[in-house]
Amino acid sequence: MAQRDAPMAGVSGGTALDPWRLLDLARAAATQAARLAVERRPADLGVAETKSSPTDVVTEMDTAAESLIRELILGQRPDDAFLGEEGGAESGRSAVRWVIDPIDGTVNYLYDLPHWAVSVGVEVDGITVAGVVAAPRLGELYTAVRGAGAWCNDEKLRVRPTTELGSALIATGFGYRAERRRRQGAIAGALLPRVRDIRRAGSAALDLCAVAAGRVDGYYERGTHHWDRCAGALIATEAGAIVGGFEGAPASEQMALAAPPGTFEALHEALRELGADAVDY
Ligand code: LIP
Repeated sequence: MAQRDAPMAGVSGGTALDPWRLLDLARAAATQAARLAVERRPADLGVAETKSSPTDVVTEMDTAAESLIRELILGQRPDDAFLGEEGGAESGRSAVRWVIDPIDGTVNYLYDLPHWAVSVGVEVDGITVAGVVAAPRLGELYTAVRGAGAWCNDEKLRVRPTTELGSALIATGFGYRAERRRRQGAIAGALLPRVRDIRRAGSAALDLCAVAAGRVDGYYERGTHHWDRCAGALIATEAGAIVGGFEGAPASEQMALAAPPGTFEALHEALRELGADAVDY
């Protein structure tokens, strides 16, 4: 389990903002929501509603898991703010904001595929200081504290060494709008002969954790939301990855790229050459 090192420099304000205590609460909330999503998943689980497109689905368990996470956190920290995929933004009076994706990889969850996770990131004054990605069907609990490292269960995480692009295993994802998928498919198709292979697992949070765990050499995706990335980006960064967008920008909906130093630059360059930085898709 995550080792308690000295509280992180720069985040003051006594124990209430201690990143390790915030991590403990994030971990408790994420693991309880993960258990709920496994144990209470109806055998005939269906689509409760759709969002940005007919394939952008929400199940009753996405909303149930998010409500449980908010309830558990508010029970201990009533002044904090929230940003959640299903419940949206809720302001608070403290410096802390919880960034929640109750089920990242909802389509996998709907199809009863095991590759989905509960993602909870914790921000203090806008900086992510702790993150948890709980993948119960994989038996994996990823955690990180800014400046202190990242773990999967008890194992400290380290990214793979720099890899030349032709030997790099790259993860990516596709959006919910058909036109965006057409462009993303074309870019992935053009990238394929330039890399070892591509993996499409269906969860940005777990793709970022795969970079952290050295299970892929890099990840890139257009269209992810802050709640998809928040915890996973800290976990990847604390394991030694560079996480960002194009041209030194932070990771955003426009582009989220994560890879070890050296591999990051090579992937960035290849994607730019393939027009992945275009804004019209
Ligand atoms: C998913 C992302 C994934 C992306 C999917 C979807 P959701 O988030 O984690 O990377 O490719 O299209 O956006 O909707 O399962 O929370």
